[in-house]
Amino acid sequence: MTPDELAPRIKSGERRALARAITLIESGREDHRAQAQELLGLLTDAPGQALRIGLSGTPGVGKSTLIESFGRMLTDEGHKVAVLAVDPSSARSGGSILGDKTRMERLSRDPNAFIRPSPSQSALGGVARRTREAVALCEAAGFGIVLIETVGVGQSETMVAEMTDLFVLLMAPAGGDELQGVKRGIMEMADLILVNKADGDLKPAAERTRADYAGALHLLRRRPQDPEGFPKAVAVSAVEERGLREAWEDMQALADWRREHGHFDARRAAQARYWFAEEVRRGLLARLDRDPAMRARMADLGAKVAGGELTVAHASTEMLTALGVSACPIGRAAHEALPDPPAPPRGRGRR
Ligand SMILES: Nc1nc2c(ncn2[C@@H]2O[C@H](COP(=O)(O)OP(=O)(O)O)[C@@H](O)[C@H]2O)c(=O)[nH]1
Ligand SMILES: [Mg+2]
Repeated sequence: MTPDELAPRIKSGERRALARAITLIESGREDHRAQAQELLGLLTDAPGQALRIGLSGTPGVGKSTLIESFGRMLTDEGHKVAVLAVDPSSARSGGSILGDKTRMERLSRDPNAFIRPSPSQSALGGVARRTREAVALCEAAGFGIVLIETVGVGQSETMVAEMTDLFVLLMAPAGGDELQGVKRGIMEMADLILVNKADGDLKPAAERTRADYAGALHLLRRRPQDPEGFPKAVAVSAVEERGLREAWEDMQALADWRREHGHFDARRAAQARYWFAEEVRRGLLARLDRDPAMRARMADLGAKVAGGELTVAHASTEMLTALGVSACPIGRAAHEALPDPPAPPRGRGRR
C-alpha cells in the first residue's frame, strides 16, 4: 500500500492500516524510509492530541498486568488506548516486552485498544525514532491515550520520559532500606509513582512503601511544571484493579493543570526541539560510522595522530572539514567552539 492509500485508512482508525504503517516506519530499507516520511507528512493535519503516558518499572513489578487492568478501565470509559513498548533488551534477546500477551489477553482483543510489541531487531539508536513516529501514527488513528511501556534500565527511561506528557513509575512493595536503591535521576523524572501489589499480604508493605516514596518525592526540588501535591505516590493493585481510577484522576488533574498553565505545550515544544537536534547529531555520527570514505579517512588520520605526524587539533579539523562541518579554529579547544547540547526538556536540572 502506498502512503496515499494508507493515510486515509489510518485517519479513519483502521487498525490493520496502522499496524502496516508501524511496520513501515520500523523498516531499515531506504525506500521504506522515504515512504514513511511521506506518510507522516500526510498525517500532520490529523485531529486530536493524545495524552502520552510513559510507564516504567523493573521486570516483575506488574507493568503488563497493570496495562491490562488500566487499559480496560480506560476503554470501558470510552477511550481509545494504544500501547507501545520500548525494550532495550529485545535487540539481544529477540523477545519483546509485551510478549507476555497472556497478561493482556482481554485488552489485546478489545476493539478500542491497539497493542504493539517492540520489534525484535532494532538498533537502540533507532528505537527513539520508531517510537516517536509510532506515537504520531496512533494519534492520527484517533487513539486518545498512548501508553509507552519500558523496562527500568536508565537510558530507555530517559528516552520515554522525553517523549511523553506524563511519566509514571511503577514500584513494588519493599522494605524501608530498598528505597535507597532507586536512582535519584529516575525519581526526578516521575510525575506519579504507583506502588503496585497493594493487596493481600503485601498490602501493609505497599502502604509503607508508598509513604516512603511520598516522603522522598517531597524532599526533591520543586518543579515549575507541578501543581501542589505533585509528584505523587499512590498505592494500587493491578490484579484487584484497585486505586487505578484514583491514579487516572491524578493523571488527568496533572495534565489539565499543565495545559492551563502552558507547561503542556511548552514541554512538547522542548521535546520536539530536543529530538530534532538528536537526529541531526545521530545522522552526523552515522555518517562517520557508515560512509566508507569517511571511515577510511578516520582510520588514516587516526594512524597519523597515533604516529605523531599530526596533532589532534589538525587531524580533527581536517576530518570535520571533510564532513562539511565548519571546523573550529586551530588552537581553540573543540568544546569551546561548540554550542552546549540542548537541555533535556524535563524541568529539574541536568542528569
Ligand atoms: N499480588 C499482586 N501480584 C501482581 C500484581 N500485578 C502483577 N502481579 C504479579 O506480578 C508478576 C509479574 O507481573 P507482570 O505484569 O508480568 O510484570 P512486568 O514484568 O512488569 O510486566 C505476575 O505474577 C503478576 O501476576 C498485583 O497488583 N498484585
Ligand atoms: Mg511485562
